[in-house]
Amino acid sequence: MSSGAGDGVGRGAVSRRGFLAAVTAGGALAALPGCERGAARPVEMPGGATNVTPCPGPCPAGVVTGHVPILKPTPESDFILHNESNAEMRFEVMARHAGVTPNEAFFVRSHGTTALIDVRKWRLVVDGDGVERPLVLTYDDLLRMPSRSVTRFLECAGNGRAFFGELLHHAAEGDAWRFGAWGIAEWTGVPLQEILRCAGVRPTAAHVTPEALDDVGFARAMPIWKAIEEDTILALRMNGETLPPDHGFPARVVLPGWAGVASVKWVGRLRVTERPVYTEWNTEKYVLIGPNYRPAPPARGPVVTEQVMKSAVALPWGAALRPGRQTVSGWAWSPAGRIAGVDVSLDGGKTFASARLVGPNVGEAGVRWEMSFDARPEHTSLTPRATDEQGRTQPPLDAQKWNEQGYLFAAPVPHPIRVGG
Ligand SMILES: Nc1nc2c(c(=O)[nH]1)N[C@H]1C(S)=C(S)[C@@H](COP(=O)(O)O)O[C@H]1N2
Ligand SMILES: [Mo]
Repeated sequence: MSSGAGDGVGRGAVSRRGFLAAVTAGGALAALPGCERGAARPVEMPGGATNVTPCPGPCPAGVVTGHVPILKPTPESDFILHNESNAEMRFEVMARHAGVTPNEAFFVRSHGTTALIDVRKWRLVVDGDGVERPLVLTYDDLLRMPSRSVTRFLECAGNGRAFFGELLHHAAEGDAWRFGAWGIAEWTGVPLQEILRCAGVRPTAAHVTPEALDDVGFARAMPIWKAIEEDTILALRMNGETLPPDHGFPARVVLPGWAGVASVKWVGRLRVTERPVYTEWNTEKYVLIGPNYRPAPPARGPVVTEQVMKSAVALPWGAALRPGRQTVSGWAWSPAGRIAGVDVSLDGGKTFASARLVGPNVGEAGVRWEMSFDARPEHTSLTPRATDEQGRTQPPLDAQKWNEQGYLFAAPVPHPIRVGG
């Protein structure tokens, strides 16, 4: 998987032909394993509409009951509030956690505001010229479908954007996130491939576009090969709880390894099409623009898909440490599998020593690392650098390409510390 121009549709559509043949087999839904549970069945559109369009529209009024700023508490101890709809997790929160990021501390990044949805009236529409049987599913239908839990990171493509300015001295446009537009959660829901199978994907289907019910009409296409990967799911639960409103209740897609922008919240429709679907979110925003990139019309640059590997220190920015023996911790994650090792530099990146990996190490989620050292006043930063099981290592700063909107910062970052008496 690479994040180049376009989204690899051709390759995926061909290589997954076998799967597509299986999911496209015609005939009664009951003949399809997983669809016979009385779960997914074609439903008349409310009001008898035959032209299925997303809510709000022909869907019952009152599906969306409001649009509000972040609903959950965002205490200063856990968050840096960039604005009313964008809250960065303070990375030191992760020093207290071994597995996932608790929902209360999970970052929120919304281009509009949080949509409040009446789940009794909510429907998921699955349609487009790529399916044989358009579906309208209720929340209960989805609860009865095959379910799967995956622990994966979710990270904004702009996570680390602040470092374009702070380290490359070439600031990028947008909220200056450091490392906290990231979190790990256990997502539970229906694999997208199950939903698509029930709708009968045509062999010519190449794109799946989840459309949101939020106030910006958020929508972002993915290639069919990504949609049918086993761990791509329509999540209904997050860390064992019903999906919180700020994170997309009642349903959001989760695309492991990909930039958070692909994981559309408050989904009301899955549009399956033969032709690519262009929205602001894959033509203007979340595309790479800059001297190293060429426009990819109608997109202003290559579309951001896969994230980049990172490592971060779970200490306050500019933390004060006592001299003497110290154990510090942090996290590392890769979109391409498990982390194989983390090295940490105490001299700004000249020399590195290995850190210990502790606790669960889950591919496309991340792992905690710890390092003990004798803190001395000349130590002014901690610089972690991760390597994943593919043998890839975070690239040095001089290899970091700049882009206008500050996506995909990948270089190791010196985390400032102060060692005093
Ligand atoms: N409907 C909708 N989905 C969305 C967004 C949005 O603004 N609206 N923001 C996207 C972006 S850019 C990111 S990084 C993630 C953030 O997910 P979170 O708020 O659950 O952490 O959601 C994505 N899904
Ligand atoms: Mo994002």
